[in-house]
Amino acid sequence: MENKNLPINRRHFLRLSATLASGIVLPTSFTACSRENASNLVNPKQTFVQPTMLEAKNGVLDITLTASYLDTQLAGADPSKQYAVSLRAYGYDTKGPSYSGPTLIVKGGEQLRIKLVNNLPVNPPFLAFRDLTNYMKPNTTNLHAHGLHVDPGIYSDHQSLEYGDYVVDPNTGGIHPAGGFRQYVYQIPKDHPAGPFYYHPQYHGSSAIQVASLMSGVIMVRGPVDDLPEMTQADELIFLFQAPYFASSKISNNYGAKDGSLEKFSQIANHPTGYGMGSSGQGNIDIQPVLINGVRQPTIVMQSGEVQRWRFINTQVFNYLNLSLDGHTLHQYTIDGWGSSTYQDYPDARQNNDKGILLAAGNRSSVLVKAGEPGTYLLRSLPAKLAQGKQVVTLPGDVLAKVIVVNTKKIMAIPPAPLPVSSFLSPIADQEFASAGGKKRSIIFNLAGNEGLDPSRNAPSAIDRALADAKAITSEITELAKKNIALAKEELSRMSGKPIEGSKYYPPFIFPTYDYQLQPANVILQNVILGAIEEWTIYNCNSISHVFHIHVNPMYITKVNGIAVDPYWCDTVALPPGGTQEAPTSVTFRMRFTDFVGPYILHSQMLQYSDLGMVQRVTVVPA
Ligand SMILES: [Cu+2]
Repeated sequence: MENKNLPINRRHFLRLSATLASGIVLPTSFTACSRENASNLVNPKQTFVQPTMLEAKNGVLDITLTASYLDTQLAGADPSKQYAVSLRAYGYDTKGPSYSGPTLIVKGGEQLRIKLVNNLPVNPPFLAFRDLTNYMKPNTTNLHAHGLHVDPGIYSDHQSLEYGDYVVDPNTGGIHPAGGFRQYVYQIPKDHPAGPFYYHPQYHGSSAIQVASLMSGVIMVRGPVDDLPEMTQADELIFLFQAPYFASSKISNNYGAKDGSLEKFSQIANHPTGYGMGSSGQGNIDIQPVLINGVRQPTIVMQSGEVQRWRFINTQVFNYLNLSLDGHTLHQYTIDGWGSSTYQDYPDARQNNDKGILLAAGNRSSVLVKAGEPGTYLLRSLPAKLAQGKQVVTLPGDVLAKVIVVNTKKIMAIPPAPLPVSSFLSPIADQEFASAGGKKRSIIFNLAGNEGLDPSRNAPSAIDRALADAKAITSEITELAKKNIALAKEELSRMSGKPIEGSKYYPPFIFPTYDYQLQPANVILQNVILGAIEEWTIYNCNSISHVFHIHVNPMYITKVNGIAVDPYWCDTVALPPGGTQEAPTSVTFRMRFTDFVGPYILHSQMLQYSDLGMVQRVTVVPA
């Protein structure tokens, strides 16, 4: 079936967000899902599965994680249809690869040791590989502990190197395929907040292709909140939401990738909504529904009155989820891995303007749910706005899981607020910010050549504003920062196609019709002094709701579009959609750079964008 609404050239979505307005085909079976009669269900069977949980012993959790191909079957949009796939995945210790890596459980003060062995085959020869990009080594990898507040450095134990949350590998670096390995060590601070985090590859240029395979797993940090009796009694279910991409012979253009494989950047780049379910003939991968721990629409069986704690991790590389459970309230107590003392309640969002728990790529959430009357209820992702303004994209709704509540009565309670929260998460009030110097900086998320730039426009743009901010910062700090602004100007001039005084002019970059050119990860640098407390504003110049993520230190969100909000902590944040160069949307937050020096990154968690260059290096330097 040909979708007539598709714009002329779907391949170029990273350049033309007009493509983001492309029509989305929703299989009719999805819209037909409704509550079933529980009396029809005799002895319902739980089909929800979750990754093995490995817990630290004597203060240490020490595992070997292996990366290799997994040959298996995955469901399509229709859970009864299975497709043979060959995708990159994690195994551990003596266990072969699976749908996700194991769940690694640690407490504050403990040490997590992961020896990552890369058993993927050698990278394809450069010329034979159609994505002619310097930074594209699909089988070179590394490891990132998403959200964890840990040291990003490299240490030596005098025999060999050990790595913290180090991801700034050069193009010649990373963990080489066919047997390369690296020892990662994450020393969890004593006061580390309790919540869900996750590990995934972050080798620049390859992160999207690897994470859009099956390479991710959970790191669960436990703390006092987990010791509450009501919590220990509640079963813990871990939901790794995955949407693996893979080629299918049913479509006209696989970009040369074999059936069931993901080998070309074009496969993930030319898939604007990431929601290619159902229809073939779109010049696209067509089977890419959301799975939970490798299973499409699993069944969860609960007893009436039972309380469970659910951990949601959106490991998708592009799409949002908008979570809601029919007829039930989700009581949220962590945003990402960062706890709060009170619950944010999300009742059935179909009755509340579709306001479910919105998880951008990389976002997590912990909720408690208390099963109500016997019956069948659907865990849904309700429609979510991915882009608005010049381009409009609404992700369609989907059914993610089925919850069957049976009649056995169980009396369980939700722990009363206030819940215990680490002092690490104390608010960054105006006074603390001011006493640390009150330094501000701005960062722009913009797709180059994306929205028909008008070189004659003279309204002050986000770029001018950011440049002004950058100048103010430069005057304060070092020679290095001065060099950075020259780089920043070049970058801005390249992205705007507009010459900027004192910088080299780059004409607007012409994307080749097939391949993508990736930009190095260190074109723009942000240098921060250890101990600083800063306020950053991230501008979004595009229609699409970009996803901002920063490593190592979490953000204390204070404003959205310049307007104060109820502040909260997170490490991954959706930038409001509907931005333009003249009137960008924005998110403002404060950060403490108290604990660690070293280089790490900020980037788009829409990992295709990150691989193409929507990434900057942050370096915390000693005072
Ligand atoms: Cu991260």
